[in-house]
Amino acid sequence: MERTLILLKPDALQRALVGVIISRLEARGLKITGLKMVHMDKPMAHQHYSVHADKGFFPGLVEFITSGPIVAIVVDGKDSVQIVRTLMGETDPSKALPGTIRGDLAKDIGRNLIHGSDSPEQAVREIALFFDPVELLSYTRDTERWITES
Ligand code: D4T
Repeated sequence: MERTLILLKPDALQRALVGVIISRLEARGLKITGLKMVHMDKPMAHQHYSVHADKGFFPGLVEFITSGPIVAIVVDGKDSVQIVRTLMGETDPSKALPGTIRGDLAKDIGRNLIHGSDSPEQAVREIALFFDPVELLSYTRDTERWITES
């Protein structure tokens, strides 16, 4: 079972789009196994975005991601990393296709609403930064039973 980390960034909360975005994830069939609000501090932001530490946009990115609470979500399921990336759309909303979260709801690369892990390996690293293992809940949904039984 593949897991991925999703972050609804501070702009999602400021614009009251948390419910809309979670609805899209659920409607696609993704199974939520962890969910909480977090206010990232600077050390956590540096850790999460360490791969971008040498980029020009890094200070602004850290400032933004620590500017207010975010919602951290873990979803489980086959191909969940790629499914979430496809739902999100391109990093730069000006290039994101209509129908994607960024393509429909965002316009600035620095305010692109949502993060999703870019590989299963990164997901493991990122989930460990946000969640204690006991906070990830395992359960079977009725829809999964139907699929197994049919
Ligand atoms: P995240 O990591 O937020 O899910 O976004 P992506 O995976 O789609 O994109 P990324 O890692 O390349 O960028 C991380 C984060 O930095 C912001 N950013 C990015 C920015 O402000 N200016 C830029 O030029 C780039 C490339 C947006 C997302």
